[in-house]
Amino acid sequence: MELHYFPTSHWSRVISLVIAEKGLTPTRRLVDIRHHATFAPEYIRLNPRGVVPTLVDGARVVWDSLRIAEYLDERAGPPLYGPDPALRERVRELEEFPVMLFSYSVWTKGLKGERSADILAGKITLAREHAARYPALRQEYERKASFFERFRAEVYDERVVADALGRWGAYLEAMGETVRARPWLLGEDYSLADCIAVSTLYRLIDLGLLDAWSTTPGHPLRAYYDRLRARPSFAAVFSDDPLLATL
Ligand SMILES: N[C@@H](CCC(=O)N[C@@H](CS)C(=O)NCC(=O)O)C(=O)O
Repeated sequence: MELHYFPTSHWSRVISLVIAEKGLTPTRRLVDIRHHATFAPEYIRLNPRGVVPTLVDGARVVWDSLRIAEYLDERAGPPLYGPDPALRERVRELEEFPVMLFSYSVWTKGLKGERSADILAGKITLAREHAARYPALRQEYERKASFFERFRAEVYDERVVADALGRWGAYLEAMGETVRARPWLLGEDYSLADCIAVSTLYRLIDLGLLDAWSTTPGHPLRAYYDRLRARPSFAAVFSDDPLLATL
């Protein structure tokens, strides 16, 4: 089994957490987002959306993190993404959490690396160039260019970002109440929802957003995050992922 991913990308981390929780040891293949590796024609042929992660298992290629989680659930325990409607609903909500919007709204200000300011413009230009250069993949590249054009407009619209921060800040507060009286989002069983939540919370802390809870001892969300951090999967993904050392 091969996992094609970038170790600090949000959805890659989600699937890396699933893999660590299941004790799987796939071969790790770096898709270097920093150098636009998701735009390479050979990668688009593997994953037509040109995003990470992608799982390759023999002749099977699985993309989209939720489908990867389902695929892994069928092969190795413990189950993390069962049919429980409450779990499905929570995962759907967390999938909508605009992690990318919040990330780029900070990165484009140049606060996290010197290439950040024009990073989205570069992706749009590259997608358009590749659409012309690789006619067989034109549709895929056009889709990527259109996606990043829409997304870039949102990232630079302070009102969109502020509205999202308000709405999703409130969502996190409510999530804190959910985990006040139980260990994990769905109750006693750790699930895919917790994998998505920990990667989301980690990113928000890294971005310096929503400090209110992350620095408040005893806040229910802080306590939940501390429980997530205590699981071996946290270190496996956020500090000990072998590809981190190659960046
Ligand atoms: N729905 C997709 C989302 C994956 C996604 O958006 N991945 C981002 C990184 S977290 C990516 O690969 N972006 C590619 C790029 O920026 O070119 C999934 O669940 O796998």
